[in-house]
Amino acid sequence: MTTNITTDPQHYIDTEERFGAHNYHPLPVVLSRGSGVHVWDVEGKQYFDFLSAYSAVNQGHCHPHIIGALTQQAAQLTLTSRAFYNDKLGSVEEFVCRLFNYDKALFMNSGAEAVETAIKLARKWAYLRKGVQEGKARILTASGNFHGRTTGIISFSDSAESREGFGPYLPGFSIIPYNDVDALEQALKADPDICAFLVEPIQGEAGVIVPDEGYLAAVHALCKQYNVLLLADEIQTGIGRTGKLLASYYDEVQADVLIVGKALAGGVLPVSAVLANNDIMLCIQPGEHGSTFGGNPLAAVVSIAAMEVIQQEELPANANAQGMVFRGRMYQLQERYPNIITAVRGRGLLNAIDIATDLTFTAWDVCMALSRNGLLAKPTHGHTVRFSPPLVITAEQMTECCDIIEQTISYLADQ
Ligand code: IF1
Repeated sequence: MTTNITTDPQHYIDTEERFGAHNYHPLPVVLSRGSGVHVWDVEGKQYFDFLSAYSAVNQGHCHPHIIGALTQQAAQLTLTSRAFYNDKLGSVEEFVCRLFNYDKALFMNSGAEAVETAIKLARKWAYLRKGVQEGKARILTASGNFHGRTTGIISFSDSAESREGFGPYLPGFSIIPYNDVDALEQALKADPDICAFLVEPIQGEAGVIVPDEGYLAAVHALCKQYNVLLLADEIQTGIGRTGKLLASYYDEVQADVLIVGKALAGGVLPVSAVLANNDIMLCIQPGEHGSTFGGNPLAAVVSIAAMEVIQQEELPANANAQGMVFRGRMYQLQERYPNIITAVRGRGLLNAIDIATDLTFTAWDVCMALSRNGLLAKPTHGHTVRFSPPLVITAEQMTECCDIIEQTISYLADQ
């Protein structure tokens, strides 16, 4: 373990303030070690991680099986570019194709890169297979969406914070209300140039918005009826987070294009992938898309190990079980403090509570108080606190964490 020059957290905060871009406003916690559901700050204080790096660390921090695979491959071969074959990419492509039941996979790095890849794939398919006039393909997205931060992706965001000041915007997108099947049908009826609907099965950044039962199934049926591709962004909801391997499985939906990332590599490396069947995926021909690091042998090995952990430790089932315990405890807390907790939402271990906006404290204050009590969570959209611990959390740890949340809310209620 590397030793730090100081245990004073302010040193690290000041250094980032001076030399780092100011594109985040982190909680004033300086972390230096992680293992399982725990992280430790530079002063040695232990926390339960209830963010999991926005669902990238589903397997728990520094999982030995994943780190073992990383260190072994790192000493052997890390990057070849796709100018040549390597002996690991085919293995992970086969692994995910068999796991998620698709013909082919295209590996990228960040989630946004995978979303951009899915957009390019849908447009290619529109021109080559659907007969849309070149340059006229349109893609529908949902209000409240979050799919990444590239200039293309923020072009269809309806969040001022994500898009203001970054124009001009990429054309060819329309926004319809989330969780509104009629709105989708109206849009599809009105515009034959629509080639795809890009949607999160549960909206993460919007505040863990769980759509009505059967929404995704109805969406998929309409997409089929109008010869439009369903692009499921499971970058945050996938890999066991919502209590099933994919959130799409709650509606028994197999999207035309599946987008995964984050926990695909267990929070160890940035790895994302787009999966589709041959009639769609083969619309991209050699030389038409790629990236330097996409599909590198190190990412391949780490991803296989990360997905093996998901399967061998039955993490979707644990997420389902512990998620029910968590929401049960939050509903009880809401009954005790209805003037503080105004809503409880979620599936599996992707959950959130809304904090009333007429109090002397905010969701940020709740997260600051939680961090003092040894639990890290992050507010979103001002009044929502998102809770997403690693899926390896045990029943005892879940009980201890719910106790911490309860004690924290009780303390704030008495202020
Ligand atoms: C930040 C949010 C979460 C995602 C979905 C694609 C991406 C993300 C559903 C892009 C990424 C991250 C980005 C990170 C914080 C976090 C986030 F708050 F920004 F919106 F999780 F909700 N699709 N989400 O959630 O993946 O390119 O980041 O690998 O930008 O602050 P990425």
